[in-house]
Amino acid sequence: MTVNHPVASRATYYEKIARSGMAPLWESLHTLVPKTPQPKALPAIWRYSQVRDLVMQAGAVISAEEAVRRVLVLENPGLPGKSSMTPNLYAGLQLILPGEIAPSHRHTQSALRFIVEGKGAWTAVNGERTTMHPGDFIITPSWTWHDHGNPSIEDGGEPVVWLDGLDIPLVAQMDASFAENYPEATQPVARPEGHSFARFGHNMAPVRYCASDSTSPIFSYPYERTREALETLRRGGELDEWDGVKLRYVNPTTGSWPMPTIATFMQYLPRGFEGRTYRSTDATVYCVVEGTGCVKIDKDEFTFAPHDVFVVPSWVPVQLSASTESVLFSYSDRPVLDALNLLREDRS
Ligand code: 1HN
Repeated sequence: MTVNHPVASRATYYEKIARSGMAPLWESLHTLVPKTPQPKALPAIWRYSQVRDLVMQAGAVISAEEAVRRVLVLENPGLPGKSSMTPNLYAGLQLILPGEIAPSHRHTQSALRFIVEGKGAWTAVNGERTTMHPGDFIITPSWTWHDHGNPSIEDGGEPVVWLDGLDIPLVAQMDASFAENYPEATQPVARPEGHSFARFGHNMAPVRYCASDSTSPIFSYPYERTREALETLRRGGELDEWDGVKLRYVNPTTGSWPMPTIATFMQYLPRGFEGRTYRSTDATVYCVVEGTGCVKIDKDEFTFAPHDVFVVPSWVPVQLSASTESVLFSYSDRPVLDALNLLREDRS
């Protein structure tokens, strides 16, 4: 027998249980457990031709020293006030001018730098500096001291802009943020440039090295090498119908992701490429390195050009096409989804 409870009494009842810190699950069950992901993050693009001047103008507004990090946060329009590009990841464009230092600090958030424009600036991690060139992918592992610098104009310094990718929203969600400033502006240089790459960047490792860290011991992945790999594979002619030629960056000592929370990729699309539609539960941020084309993200369609940044939220269908030979860098929260058995891909 069905008992009909009077609807009118529900509101009163809800108010009453609210005063005891309770709420009726049956009113929110569908929203709490949707049948498919319902991302609040929206597809969006930041065209470099439109934001470059604004980034450069930041150089006249504040120094790197005063700002600590002179960054324009790229905030997803669907996540206002959250300083987030996706629910788990942050993106920003950082500018460092000749002669400047961004002082040393460390935090539990992992960071990547993807060099957009300019060369010759350096970043230091674990006592080693690495020089930046466009297209280089550089890692700042969690809880490592890091400072950035740029040679003076007399020493050939030029403005350098890079895309910062961090797991800030994820770490905030976990209430696991710790940060400290280093007592000096820069950490001491303890090793010559190229030391880590010599130890781990040639399919070799120091003889008694045992991988124990969840972050790659290589902290700079030069574009020159990445581009060469893509070029060789392109000549081999094997194209994935969805991805073109797509490689993931690895921690060479484990074969796993370079960082525990962020996956990074580089892909090549030949001229005229029209990719098949794809979706996955990792939300991905792209940065165009070379070429022009178009990305369809659900109902949105964006043309892209070098240095543009665009975002594809979880489970939203995406299709890439290239008008000219294109190279795209991307990063996502895939390691997190993978580790939690929440990664789903749809390549139908
Ligand atoms: C940070 O430490 C850097 O070290 C860049 O360059 C962006 C955004 C939020 C928190 C820390 C950097 C950051 C950041």
